[in-house]
Amino acid sequence: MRDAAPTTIYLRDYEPFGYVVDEVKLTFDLHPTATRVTSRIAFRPNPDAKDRRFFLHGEELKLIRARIDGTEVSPDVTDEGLTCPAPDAPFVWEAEVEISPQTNTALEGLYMSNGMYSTQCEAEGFRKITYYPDRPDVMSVFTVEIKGDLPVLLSNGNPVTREDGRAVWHDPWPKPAYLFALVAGELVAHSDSFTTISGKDVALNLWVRPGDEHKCAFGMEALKKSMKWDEDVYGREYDLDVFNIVAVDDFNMGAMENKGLNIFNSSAVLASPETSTDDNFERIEAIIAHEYFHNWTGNRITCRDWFQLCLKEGLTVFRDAQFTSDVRSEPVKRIRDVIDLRARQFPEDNGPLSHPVRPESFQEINNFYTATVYEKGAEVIGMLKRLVGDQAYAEALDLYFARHDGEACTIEDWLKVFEDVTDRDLSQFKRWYSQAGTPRVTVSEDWADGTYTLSFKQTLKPSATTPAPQPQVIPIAVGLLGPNGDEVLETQLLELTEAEQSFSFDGLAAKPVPSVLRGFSAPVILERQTDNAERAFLLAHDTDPTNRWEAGRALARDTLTKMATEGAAPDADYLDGVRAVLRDDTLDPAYRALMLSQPGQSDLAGSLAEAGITPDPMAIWTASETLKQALAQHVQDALPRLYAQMQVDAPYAPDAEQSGKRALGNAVLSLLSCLDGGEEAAKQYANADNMTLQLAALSCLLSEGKGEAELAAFYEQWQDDRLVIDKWFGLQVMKASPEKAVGVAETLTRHPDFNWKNPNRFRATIGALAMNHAGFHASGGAGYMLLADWLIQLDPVNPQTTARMCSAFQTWTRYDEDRQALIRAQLTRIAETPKLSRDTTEMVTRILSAKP
Ligand code: B3K
Ligand code: ZN
Repeated sequence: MRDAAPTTIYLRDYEPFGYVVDEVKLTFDLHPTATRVTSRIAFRPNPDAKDRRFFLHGEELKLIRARIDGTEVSPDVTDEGLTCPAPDAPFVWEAEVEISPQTNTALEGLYMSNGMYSTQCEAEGFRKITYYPDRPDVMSVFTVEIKGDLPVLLSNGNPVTREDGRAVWHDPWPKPAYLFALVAGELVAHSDSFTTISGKDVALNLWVRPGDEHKCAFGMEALKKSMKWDEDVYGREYDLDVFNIVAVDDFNMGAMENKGLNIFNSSAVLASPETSTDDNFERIEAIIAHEYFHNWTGNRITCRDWFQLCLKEGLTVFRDAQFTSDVRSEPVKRIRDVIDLRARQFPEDNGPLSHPVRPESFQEINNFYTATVYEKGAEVIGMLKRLVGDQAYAEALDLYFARHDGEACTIEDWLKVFEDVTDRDLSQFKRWYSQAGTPRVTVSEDWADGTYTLSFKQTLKPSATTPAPQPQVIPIAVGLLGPNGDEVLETQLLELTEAEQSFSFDGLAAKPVPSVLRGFSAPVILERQTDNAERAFLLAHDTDPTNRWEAGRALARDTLTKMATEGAAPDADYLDGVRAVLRDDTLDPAYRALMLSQPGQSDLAGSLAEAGITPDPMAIWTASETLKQALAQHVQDALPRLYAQMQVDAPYAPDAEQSGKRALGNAVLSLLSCLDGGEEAAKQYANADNMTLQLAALSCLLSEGKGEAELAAFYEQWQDDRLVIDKWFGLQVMKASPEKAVGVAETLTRHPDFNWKNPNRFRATIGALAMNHAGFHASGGAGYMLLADWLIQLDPVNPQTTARMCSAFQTWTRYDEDRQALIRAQLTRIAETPKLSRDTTEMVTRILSAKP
């Protein structure tokens, strides 16, 4: 257990390490409770460093012996590492330590999962393996010898030797320790190969537990597609003889980009039509691409320090989004990203966990793998690309790779390549990296003598990390529509740089309707005085798919707000608009499915709070249900035909076309269920031959308060498939009515399959409760109590997963005083738990700092 005394680390304190590491040799003698790790590390004084103190990180290690140049030394050892007098000349450090993978439940460092050895080192897990300068700016070449009585022994780089009970790996590319990986176990490979653009053959393996072989084909295809795409689009070629991916059941996140040996949560790589939904397939494809793309953006060019995390994560998320747009549908991907940003990043940016894309301080870096660093970080790159144009973006990226290959870089280095290529001064743009919070852009318009003027005002709420916000560069893509719906001005990019700024358009015959922030060109909250008639007009005519969808969203938000706060009836403009879209067979089914989806209840609570209205979760839930029912009735004529039209005859394929049809078919089924009480859904359930149809049907039944028999049958059918059973846990909690959700979750925690130490199962049950907005916030606070109980129980076992899940409480000050008091009491109870981890302590302290 770590000492919870909080130490804050600051970006401004960065100092290079006193030594350069020329070479690392590691030997692992594997044993579940007593693995021996021997290290032999060649150090030399770093000419760029002032501080020559020889400090090596190390946690939870039993030091057996240490030598410098062959002579035994007695370092000064603390809980965090060791210091030792060291020569002011090149020397060799050798150490032998003992660690216990079996008892490592935190899933950081070397640990065991279902009998196999696995590692997770990012961000600071390598220090739980051996003593080392565990910081990303220390890069070195690693040779790893693994001894163990297991058939598969893997590490980074290329294989050198493989004999009974022993394997040696060599990674020629200098890397920081966070990219180190080791896997050992009884695994089987799904193998393939890829020939790179310059003709080099790369052996590809996806390693899984016996029994999972049939779930590998899709992931392998996704990998090959990613390798090809990165060559074609970014000119990036793979650089080792092998690329290994391993699926692990116990993993704190989605996946990890270790050099040449990516380790994946099995949920993020294993897929089959019977067990995975179309959404699962798409997510897996994106994660495989993401981790693969890190090979250049992250591994070949890494981060100087953890404050620069967005340098690799924002860029790699941006690249994986480009990939998904290319291989699937660009508008659908963009809209999904906007939905996700509003659901996860906006609440973070505007609450107590708010931090800049490049934070300036932290206590536990694992708490900063956030939607802000990742998703807003990607948005910032999207804005930069829009501002400089595609050509300059491509040139800047070529320069970035050429100039910084093999280096550990900063955001300054990143922006400099753009400045050098474009001659633009990006100092104002850089505020996107240093100012926290979501800018609010208010638009007003003026029409006089054939001139149309749009005036913009940008504001950013001061926050703890950004007390005095300055105007940012905000790219706003705008188009104008004439009264008959024709586009009179094609998309133009306006660059907002001042707090207030106007742009005029001449030569127009009539006052146009503006389509502002096309393609969601900046991660901002846009405000404009408008009415539902105009929103309906844009929903019918906008040529920009994102804004067309946005017009429907705005109508939905408006009607839900009025329904939840004033008891209004569903708005006719919304109902008619959606009906028109639904009937428009020229529109992509996937796009129409998105049009049918409502804003999330938590998002709505957020917008109400922003508007100064205290959200009532139950009223929001009722409004959502009522609107769905009203919509079902309003479009009922169209439903049977559309449902039939969306049935796929061809053999199952998780491609964009088929999954779009299934998405719309299932959205229609959910409306039909409101009308027929689930009759059609029960049929779909009975006939389903893939998980997308089966799960959607079950979900519709549960929404109708039915499906008990199907739920039991589902369990019977899938009880041996842990990933499907995660769905079974999650769906019941998410679909439970507000009164029942906590009870359902609580009952499931007593199910024999509730293995709370497995992060996937924990998230599927406890995490799902926080996603059931009205259920979690049901009055009385039982949801808050259940979550807090489990966070307190999990913290000593797995601080990372615990800390991450604390964010369920981040929006607490939005709600009424009773709920605030109940949540505060639970947060305080967590905070006061003896020996609480550093991870969770930091999270609850920050969340509690919010001012109601
Ligand atoms: N880089 C890893 C995330 C590591 C998280 C450490 N707490 C996966 C990714 O972003 O690709
Ligand atoms: Zn990443």
